[in-house]
Amino acid sequence: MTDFTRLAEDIAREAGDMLLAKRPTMSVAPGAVQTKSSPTDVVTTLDRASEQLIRQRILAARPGDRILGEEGGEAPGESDVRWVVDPIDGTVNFLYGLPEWAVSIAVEVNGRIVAGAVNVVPRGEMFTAALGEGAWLGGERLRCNPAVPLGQALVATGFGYDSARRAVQAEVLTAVLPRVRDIRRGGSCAVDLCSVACGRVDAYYERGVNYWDYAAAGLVAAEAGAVIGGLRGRPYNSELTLCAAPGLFEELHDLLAPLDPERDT
Ligand code: LIP
Repeated sequence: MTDFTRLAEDIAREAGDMLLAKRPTMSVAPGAVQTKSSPTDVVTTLDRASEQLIRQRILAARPGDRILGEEGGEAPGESDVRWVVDPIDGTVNFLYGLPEWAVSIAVEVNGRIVAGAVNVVPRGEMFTAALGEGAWLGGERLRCNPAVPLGQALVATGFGYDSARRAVQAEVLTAVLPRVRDIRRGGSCAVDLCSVACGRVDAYYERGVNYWDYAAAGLVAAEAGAVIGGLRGRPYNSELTLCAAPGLFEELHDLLAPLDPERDT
């Protein structure tokens, strides 16, 4: 494990412990929940508290590094190192007491993600990865499932917060669902990508996820042998993030591409 991976893991663990300890009282407190991009896009007091703790710990260990966080945006700095933080990915699940949410921390050096930690707090699972060195769940080295034919693939996906975008996502889903084993909608991009990495699902696709949602877990999936990319040879991005074992990736891509899943109307 690299120093970056170890530090990301330590900080993700501390943030997760804080969230578990404070969750019962704070997340249900009046005024603890606000909305962002749409009435369904929630942010809790604890999203902000988690990000604040993570920022403090990063800067204490590595003053001068840059930090991009979901809630606080970009903090400038001179360093070649940037930390990419989602203090709670799967906030709606967190709010409802469902177990699919995570603290996600990635480390970029000169724009390339080199380390990541995804703490799936309610399950007590810590996924980590280091570029070129592998991905782990706890002490266990991860390999994604070998490719299965598309018709046998269990596919995770998710939906955005914007109503018009959701209508298109539903339309795309009606074409995908009859062609695969089944669909799962867990509610956290980071957890879904880690689920590809450890073989709990065969594939994942989603339109409109943010960089902090997939930065760390994308490295976990790639280091577990999955392909992660966008449409038509593009690198994975917020327009469409697609992830599966080689072979299945191409089959799912070729099903999705003609459906034009990057549109919003
Ligand atoms: C969530 C994503 C999820 C998506 C949700 C939401 P958040 O991020 O991880 O994949 O389907 O709509 O964007 O808002 O919990 O950080």
